[in-house]
Amino acid sequence: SEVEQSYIMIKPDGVQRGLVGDIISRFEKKGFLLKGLKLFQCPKDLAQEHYKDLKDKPFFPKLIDYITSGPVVCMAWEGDGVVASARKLIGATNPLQAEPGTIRGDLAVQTGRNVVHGSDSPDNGKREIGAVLHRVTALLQIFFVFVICSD
Ligand code: DAT
Ligand code: MG
Repeated sequence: SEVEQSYIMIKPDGVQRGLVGDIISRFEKKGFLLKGLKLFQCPKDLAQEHYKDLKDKPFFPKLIDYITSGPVVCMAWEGDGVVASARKLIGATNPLQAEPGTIRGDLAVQTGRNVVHGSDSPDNGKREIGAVLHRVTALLQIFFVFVICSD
């Protein structure tokens, strides 16, 4: 059977505040396996696709503006039970309700600036990782066409 993977994304505020090392370190120390990592400027349509379940929420436009406001760190982490365990390491959506010792509990105060995303199911983990990989590959293809055509 396939090994479980979670899509973990450090949001623009986490990158800007210099929290990338701290966040990655928590997953490394826990013992999960880092299978992929990419610094990525998320295009608007991919952000909308990523958060499509929330598209009717009043905060949706602000959420999309925020997630596309700067580079994010996209990662695939692997291991048995990684999806649920990563959610525990990350903590509650509202950082004021997140337990101390969790990423959001230690490093954030606002729901709209909660520094990190983690998949909520193994199926969504696969889908979210696939969406980013597909986008990065498409960009590479465009780049190579450009290189070939520019002689
Ligand atoms: P999580 O990121 O914990 O999986 P979610 O999937 O319910 O939470 O929501 C995705 C993101 O949307 C969340 O990390 C921050 C934003 N968000 C959720 N609820 C919000 C609210 N009430 N006000 C502002 N932003 C919110
Ligand atoms: Mg979610």
